[in-house]
Amino acid sequence: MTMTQASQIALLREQGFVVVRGFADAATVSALRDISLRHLEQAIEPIEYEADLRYPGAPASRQAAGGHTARRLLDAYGRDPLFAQWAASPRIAQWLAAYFGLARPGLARPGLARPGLAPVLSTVHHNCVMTKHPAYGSLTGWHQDIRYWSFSAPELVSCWLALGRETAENGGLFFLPGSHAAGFGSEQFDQSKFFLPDPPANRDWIARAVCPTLEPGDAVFFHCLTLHAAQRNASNAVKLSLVHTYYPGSVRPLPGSRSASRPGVPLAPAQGA
Ligand SMILES: O=C(O)CCC(=O)C(=O)O
Repeated sequence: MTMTQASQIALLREQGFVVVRGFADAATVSALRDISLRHLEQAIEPIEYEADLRYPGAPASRQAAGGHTARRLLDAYGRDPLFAQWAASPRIAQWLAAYFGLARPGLARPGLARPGLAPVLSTVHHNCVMTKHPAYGSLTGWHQDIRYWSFSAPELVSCWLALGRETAENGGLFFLPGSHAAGFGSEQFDQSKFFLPDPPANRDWIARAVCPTLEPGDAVFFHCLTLHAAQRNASNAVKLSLVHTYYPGSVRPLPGSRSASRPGVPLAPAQGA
């Protein structure tokens, strides 16, 4: 059954994430995937390497075996016009204008979006092709993306586009439904702001984890407070996802912060939004 956009938006508000099936067409996915593979093969900078982050499973350094395994092809918006077109596409503009314009009742922090303000693409956060390689690709613990971001309000939403199939086995994202509205205490996180696995209250949350299988062209929209995590890639093929983050025009990156270090891109007002 196809969900209406209103139902998708309601689900994003309620559970902190929503899968939108077939969000990008096959030709678009194929073109974005081809560029991603070419940039990976040619190691076109800027790249964040697994060895730089050192999450569990990553090589210890760039000199170690697998040390040049990419984790993220950074600055997707700036690295190819096709990526820029996707990130600022009318498809995304319309969807997010509907979400931000309607995002009043029922949100964790209501009243932050005003109808008529165009969504803004962050060129600082995510804005990358997220890769996960079978060898040397790391796992990512439970976290909220907002942890290192600085904005006037935590009202950002990411759009994660699958450029291939994504499952629990190849390192697909797991989410904790409703966690965006939970209001966790700082004692529930470690010093790096990962959600601790052992406290009983945290275990209860983690027991609710779901990992939606994504087909190429499916997108997941998720709130910046939604806890999510991913395992290593146990398949034999690299996994590629194109990820961008957006905020409503009423929200501002805090002056002097990394979030404000590069200007955002307001999306052209979408027809009918
Ligand atoms: O692909 C993964 O391991 C998770 C990526 C992620 O959640 C992130 O980088 O914020």
